[in-house]
Amino acid sequence: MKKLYAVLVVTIIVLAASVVSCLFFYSETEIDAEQPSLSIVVQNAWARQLPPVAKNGAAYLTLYNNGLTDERLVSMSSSISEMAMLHQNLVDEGMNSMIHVDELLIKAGQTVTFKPGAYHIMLMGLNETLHQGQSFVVTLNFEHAPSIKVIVNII
Ligand SMILES: [Cu+2]
Repeated sequence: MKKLYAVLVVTIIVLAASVVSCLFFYSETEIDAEQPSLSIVVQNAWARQLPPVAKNGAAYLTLYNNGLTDERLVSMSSSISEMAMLHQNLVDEGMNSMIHVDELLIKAGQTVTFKPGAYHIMLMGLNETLHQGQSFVVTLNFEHAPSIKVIVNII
């Protein structure tokens, strides 16, 4: 009887251990599934050349979410200007205006193209003149994905 009891205890321990390891493995897999998307792809970043008197500029680019999870662009910065922020152009009753957008959702598999008259990176208070043929760097910060330094070509 004692022997049977011992076998039972060992069986329970083995079972418990396998359940725990399963749970551990499962939770590891869960964490993997929630790993930040490392697959935001930035293409075709450009800005228009501007005369030296220009106080503000704009940068355009294409964002592609190549990951399996949605991602959000939450902020941006550049040494070319005092401030860099996401703007969207809106046409309301024929009036063209720009609004500040806090964050931009880029769904898994989605491409968002920034262009004149649509989303753009507003460069407020330019520190340098935007000369054709030169470039500058804008850093994009995301909710999960690591920040991306983008080279913006001035055309
Ligand atoms: Cu703007």
